[in-house]
Amino acid sequence: MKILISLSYFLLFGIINNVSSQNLPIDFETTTSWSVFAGASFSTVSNPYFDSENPSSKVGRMIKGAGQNWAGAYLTLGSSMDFLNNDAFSIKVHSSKLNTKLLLKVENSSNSTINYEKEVTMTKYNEWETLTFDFSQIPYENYDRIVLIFDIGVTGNGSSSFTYYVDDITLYSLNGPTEPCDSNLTGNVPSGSNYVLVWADEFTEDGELCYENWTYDLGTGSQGWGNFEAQSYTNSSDNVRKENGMLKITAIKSGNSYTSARIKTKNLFDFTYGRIEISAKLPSTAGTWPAVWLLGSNINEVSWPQCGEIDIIEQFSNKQENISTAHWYSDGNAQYGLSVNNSTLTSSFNTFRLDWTPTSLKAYLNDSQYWVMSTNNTMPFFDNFFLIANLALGGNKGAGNIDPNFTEDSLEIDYIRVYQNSTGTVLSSEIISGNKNIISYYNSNGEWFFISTFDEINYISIYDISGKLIKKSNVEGKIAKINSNNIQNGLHFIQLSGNFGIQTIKILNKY
Ligand SMILES: [Ca+2]
Ligand SMILES: [Ca+2]
Repeated sequence: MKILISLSYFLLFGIINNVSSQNLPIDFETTTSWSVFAGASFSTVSNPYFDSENPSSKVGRMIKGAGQNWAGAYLTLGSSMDFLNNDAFSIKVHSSKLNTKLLLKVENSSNSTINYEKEVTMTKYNEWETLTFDFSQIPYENYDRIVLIFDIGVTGNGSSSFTYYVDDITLYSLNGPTEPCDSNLTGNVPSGSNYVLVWADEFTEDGELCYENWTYDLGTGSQGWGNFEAQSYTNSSDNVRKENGMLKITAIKSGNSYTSARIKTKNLFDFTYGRIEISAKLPSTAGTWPAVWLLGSNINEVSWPQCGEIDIIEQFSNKQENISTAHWYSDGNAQYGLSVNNSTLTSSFNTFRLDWTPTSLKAYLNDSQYWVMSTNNTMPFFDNFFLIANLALGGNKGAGNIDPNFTEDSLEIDYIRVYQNSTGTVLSSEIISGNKNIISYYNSNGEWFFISTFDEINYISIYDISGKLIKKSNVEGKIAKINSNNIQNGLHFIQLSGNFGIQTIKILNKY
């Protein structure tokens, strides 16, 4: 499943950008296409300062124009950069100025608010120097553009003293190749059901978390992650590690501040529908706010609460109570949740479970149901979500005051398992209602077209072979299109609805 997801990302990026040659490392020996802003010019030139540090023949040259503070250049790559296996950039730089600074920024070319940057100051001038940029703390997102800004805020005069050279832009791993994660699919399949285990982390080997499963949210977020929370998140082993077969997320007081951790599967494992099972022991100290929850994968595009949220474990000031809540958008935040009481939540491991289907959300503690809500297509719960586990402190949502004697406390998780239904209900490929001749369809160059010969199509819904709704979109026109790359290979059911009724068409997708 993970492999298929990353493969489709790769294909998607490859096709959208339609540029295959511009990938790291950039050595300027072949042509690359840079764009400039705020009065910079950028070109590929013969290396004017050939030396032992850079004996190559071609390099990039950036000239910062007269009166310019922010001049820079950017290059959009043919695919997103691999920050799972790499954590540092090296760039060769030449400047005739003392203490030249280079700001290296990476961003998502279709959403520049997704970005991360580091600035490094040169220690040499009038010779080539190899600079190293530490990107080990970069949040895991898709970044496919690099931006270079020299001496940000320093006014350029367009003369030779504001001409900079760059070469060999390389993304690499500071500590060498990372060990692949062990297989984690060791959970038991629930008996007497059609569920199959599709993803799990049993947290078996002591040490760092598996990088193929988890990435980190770091720092304090905006306004304490939106809730005036007290902690700052880190990925230090003090705050997050595997120990004795358990994930331990530990909040620690140091001086007057607190550190903790928040981990997520964003861009690594996303899923729609299934059974999520978590064995966990919650912290007992007043002010702790543990949570294991799901967040809509499209949060960057539609923001919260439009993306949807489903809380499976959440505990506020009552340490004998767990609350499961769903959040969605309906004139602002709409939410519905219910609690369950158990006196052992902070002293033993209990099993927390969510059963998520196309029509309902149900929560269970030790297999006893305490919360159910019906869902419908005005809510976001038919799309991909990712997992988050965190331990917050304080805040304004009900965790209460932090115990003044607090030193540290942990959220411990024995396992997280995700099951999905292997059979489901297969939709009919026959016309459900309406006239058979209303929709014509064909595939052209990797794109499916569904054309109404009558009136407008209101919605198009894509179901997979198991009957799982993969996507529902507004159409409001006579033509609906689906890119073959956006769905997996194999049989799919396409449902189109409008004034003509509902038509379901079976397609065999192949890209
Ligand atoms: Ca070169
Ligand atoms: Ca375990």
